[in-house]
Amino acid sequence: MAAQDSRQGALADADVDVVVVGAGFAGLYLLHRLRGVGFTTTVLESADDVGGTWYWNRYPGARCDIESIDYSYSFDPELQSEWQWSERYATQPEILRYLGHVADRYDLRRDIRFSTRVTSAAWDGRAAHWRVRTDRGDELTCRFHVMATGCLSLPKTPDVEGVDRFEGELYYTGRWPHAGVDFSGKRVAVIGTGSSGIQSIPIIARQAAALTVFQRTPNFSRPAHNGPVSAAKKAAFEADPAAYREAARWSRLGVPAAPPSQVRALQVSEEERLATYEAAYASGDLLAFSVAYADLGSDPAANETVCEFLRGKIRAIVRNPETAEALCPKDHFYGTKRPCIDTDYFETYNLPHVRLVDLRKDPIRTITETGIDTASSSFELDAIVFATGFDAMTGAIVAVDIRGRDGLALADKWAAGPKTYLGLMTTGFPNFFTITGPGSPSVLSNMAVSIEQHVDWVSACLAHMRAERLDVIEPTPVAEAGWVQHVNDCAEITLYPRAASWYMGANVPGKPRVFLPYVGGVDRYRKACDEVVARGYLGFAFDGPGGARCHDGVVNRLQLDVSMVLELVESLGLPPIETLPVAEARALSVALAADRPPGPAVGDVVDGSLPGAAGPLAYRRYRPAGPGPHPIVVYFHGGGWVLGGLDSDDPFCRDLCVRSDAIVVSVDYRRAPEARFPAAVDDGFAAVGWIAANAEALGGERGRLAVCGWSAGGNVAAVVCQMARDAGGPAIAGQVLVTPVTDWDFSRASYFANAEGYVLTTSMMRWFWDHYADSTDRRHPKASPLRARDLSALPPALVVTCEFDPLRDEGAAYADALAAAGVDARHLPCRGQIHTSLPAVDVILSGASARAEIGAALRRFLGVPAPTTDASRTPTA
Ligand code: N01
Repeated sequence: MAAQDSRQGALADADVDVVVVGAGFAGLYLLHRLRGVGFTTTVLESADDVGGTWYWNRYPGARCDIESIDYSYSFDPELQSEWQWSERYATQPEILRYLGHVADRYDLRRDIRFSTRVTSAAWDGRAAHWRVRTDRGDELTCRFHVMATGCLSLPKTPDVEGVDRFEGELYYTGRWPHAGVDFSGKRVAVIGTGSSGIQSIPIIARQAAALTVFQRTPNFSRPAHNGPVSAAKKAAFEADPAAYREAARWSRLGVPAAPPSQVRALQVSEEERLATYEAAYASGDLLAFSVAYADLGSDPAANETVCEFLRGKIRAIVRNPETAEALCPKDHFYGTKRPCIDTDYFETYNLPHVRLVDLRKDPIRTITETGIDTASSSFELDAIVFATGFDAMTGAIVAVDIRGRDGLALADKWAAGPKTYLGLMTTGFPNFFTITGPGSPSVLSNMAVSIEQHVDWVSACLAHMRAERLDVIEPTPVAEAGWVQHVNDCAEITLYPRAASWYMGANVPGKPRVFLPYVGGVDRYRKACDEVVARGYLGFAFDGPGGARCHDGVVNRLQLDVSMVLELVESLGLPPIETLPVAEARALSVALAADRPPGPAVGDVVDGSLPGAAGPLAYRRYRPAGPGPHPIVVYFHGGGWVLGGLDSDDPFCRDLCVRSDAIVVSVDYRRAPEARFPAAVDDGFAAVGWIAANAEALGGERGRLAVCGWSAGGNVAAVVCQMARDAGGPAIAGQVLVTPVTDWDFSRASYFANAEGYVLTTSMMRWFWDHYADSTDRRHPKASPLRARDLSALPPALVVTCEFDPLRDEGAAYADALAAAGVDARHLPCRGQIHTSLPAVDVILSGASARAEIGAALRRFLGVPAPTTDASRTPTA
């Protein structure tokens, strides 16, 4: 930790305050900004001029695919107004001119050492500075070392056999000759059909005598519709540039846009969906599909509708059906590998001198002196172009021998995948920053916006340290572990990890498969960075003459989808339930449930009636699709004994049915205040008795019955188990209590920590109890099962609790008490979840693993074999 460094040398010993590696978009702005706040800075750049990625990627057709107005700096209104982009998507030369203009305008070159490659950097803990060495033999010391090396700057080493033997011309899109290349009259091969291949292939085809494209994986692409900047775009920007930029900073992807849709793709008619896709296709906007429907990034079936739409476009353009089919991506979901926008890409395959070789069917055997041999053919070539991509996000960073505290090598620390706090810093490497590092939105966003945000954050941090007389900063292990977990959690609920993409490190042999960027969005990420600062640099340890200080902790502890739901709920501005008359509260909860996903399909669903404790009760029976007879789960819905019914928990019951492969019978027990304590539990007990006795009539198997309930329904399930034990039956094989009410006691910590802001509030819980039971009754074990004198001999239990739930601690207490009484009880705490997470099937996707565990527990209780496939996931396309 920072505090462990015993600094002896004077800080003035360092040659400069900051060394920045890289003079691209990030390095240039960082230099400008650091100068502005008074830090001496040297930028080291391996190229002989500024530009970074735009310096190196000079291949034909290279241009940006975020509109240039958006893909430019926003920090200086004058710079914005004096530079006019000539095209919607500027070419590489124009972008390079722009960066050159920025370098000149702010006189940046005088602090940049060109043609200088950093080879190593080592932290000297005693002097509290970094010692940086270069390939020109320079050695310079600095207090802060910043890698602004870009996410896609280290080209992948060609991994094609025989490449050294080729006697013709070899080119790499990421290292294109400055003089340009004339392919006229030549037989050319392009290997690779990612963004670089897709941009360059149509242009190379215009020159070459013959072009052969060697494609391993087809990619999704669609027309960019490039041209002059549209009048509408210009007007939107020029009306209020500051507001326009602010909207970009607080957008999901770093470009001002309407908020992402809340509508699910399969919720609308096919006609409406296709109209949306046609509009997205016609827009030429790279991000148009990403925001078209809420679930395209997470639901395989929804995403497949986009895939098929785009495949249809390819089939309509490419005349040769076999070539068209080979160009149709089928091994990954749309967006899970970086999609492209193009100019005449698919049309190029209609040219007579252009040929596609599908390497999946006809792999490259070797490159020879004169061309390429595949398994079935030989291609004589004059030139080969490698458009084979980059060692993304981490490659350029670990290519430098970076040693942190105690000589720890960054390459070793990241051997199993990068670990960072906010993508900005990494534990063990004090005063070392990465701009748009792994674990930040970076490549999933408009890079210009993300770069500016990181540069501003780092500059402000350094200024803060100077003001507070702090020399050393380093993230804590707790904060870093929390962020790494959050980044992984976020990716896990998307389709991204299913593709063999460079986002996953899958394009580089031997690279660990870890999702590298942060998928939570530019807006949420910026909020997290701001929150870290506002909370006294949460998760960072500082040291220096100003004292050692650390406010340790984890930012963004809620699951991503839970945050999104909470934001949505907040935006609705609903009245607190407990301020409403009961009828209105019920109507509101029904209305809120109207548009949610329906849950999985089951074999069949039948409504019926059974005798309760004081009259008939409705029930709903869900039967699995497979052949029976099945065991039975009796389910009790949530709603604080006041709200809820058969419909409220319908998706959850379907999910339980599929996951447990059991019949689920949901019981509509009487609700308060019409029927107060103990009506609900008496009905629950009567229902279980009747269902046990009528198992066969329900299509189930006699003697194999478990109970399950959520919230107040968990209370009913727990109490029913105690009543059945005391009454000598019916036999209950197990109980699953999901965030149950187990005790009337508002003094537990979770009632304070999670009192409000997480849907179920402490005051709502009081309102529920007030409607349900008198204060004397609340102590009764039939109301507060935790208070039962004897908890032994109860059915095996799974008790599920959620971290941000007022009921968390009483659930945990019940699990502990059951275990202490000798019951086979397991407690499943759910990290980052709220009270309502688990029944929110297909809404809170991060709850799926807990739902899977619930299904597994029910199967175990009921003796149902484990499923052969994960029921929660549709197979990958
Ligand atoms: O690289 P890529 P890129 N044999 O990794 C194939 C940004 N960018 O330079 O998918 C045969 O996407 C590889 O096949 P597979 C943008 O973020 C932006 O094109 O691994 N083929 C793939 O087809 C982009 O995503 C712009 O099976 C081999 C291709 O080579 C990122 O940079 C323009 C192979 C590599 O595609 C990288 O794009 C350009 C082998 N041995 C780039 N090895 C803009 O428009 C790899 N491939 C702003």
